[in-house]
Amino acid sequence: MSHLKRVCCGLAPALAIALLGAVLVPDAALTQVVICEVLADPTSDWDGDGVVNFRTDEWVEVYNGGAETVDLAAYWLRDGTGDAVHLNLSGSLASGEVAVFYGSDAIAWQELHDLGSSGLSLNNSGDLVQLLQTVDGQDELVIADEIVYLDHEADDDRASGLVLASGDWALFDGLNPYNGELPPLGTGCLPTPGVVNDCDGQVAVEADTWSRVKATYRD
Ligand SMILES: [Ca+2]
Ligand SMILES: [Ca+2]
Ligand SMILES: [Ca+2]
Repeated sequence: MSHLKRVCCGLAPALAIALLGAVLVPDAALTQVVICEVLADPTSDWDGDGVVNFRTDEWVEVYNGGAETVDLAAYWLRDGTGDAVHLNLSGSLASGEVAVFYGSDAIAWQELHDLGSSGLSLNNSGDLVQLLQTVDGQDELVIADEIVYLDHEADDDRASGLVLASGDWALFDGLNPYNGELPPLGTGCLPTPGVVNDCDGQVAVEADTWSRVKATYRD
């Protein structure tokens, strides 16, 4: 693959100098960190600050599928609207582990760099989410991973994510069941921010199952 995309807009001058340039689609060796779960339309206090907010409680989770611990400072998130990056990730991520980043993390980073306060900007009607990566010796950002989620995946407190056992993208609709027929179908699985995804299958949630999920959630 060789198509190029530009990262050009919305960056502070110092960042723009560092990041301007073509975005190259990576080879497989660069793709060890992937987007593994996204919640675009929060109606709960996911970031735990005591407030439910449509912007700060959005989240994106990433997974390190490689063998080595990774410095997440080399990774960036953006959505499909415009070219601005929304967050430079931070921390280290061990093999097989996940890390979750909230809209509030993105806003804190943006305000620190005078980049506004848009947060992760995950559209509730569907969106593209890209994980970009800086590469030593290049002033270019590489697309490490990208996912597209649909309108029905971005309804109240529904997440969708990668089921590691199958490699499939699944809907985690345990808090807000989806009974439609668009893939990914409902599973009844709960969103798992900061926890490795564990959802057995893409089966439509049954009414009695949903009752048990609600009862569990309320305990
Ligand atoms: Ca949203
Ligand atoms: Ca919150
Ligand atoms: Ca998860």
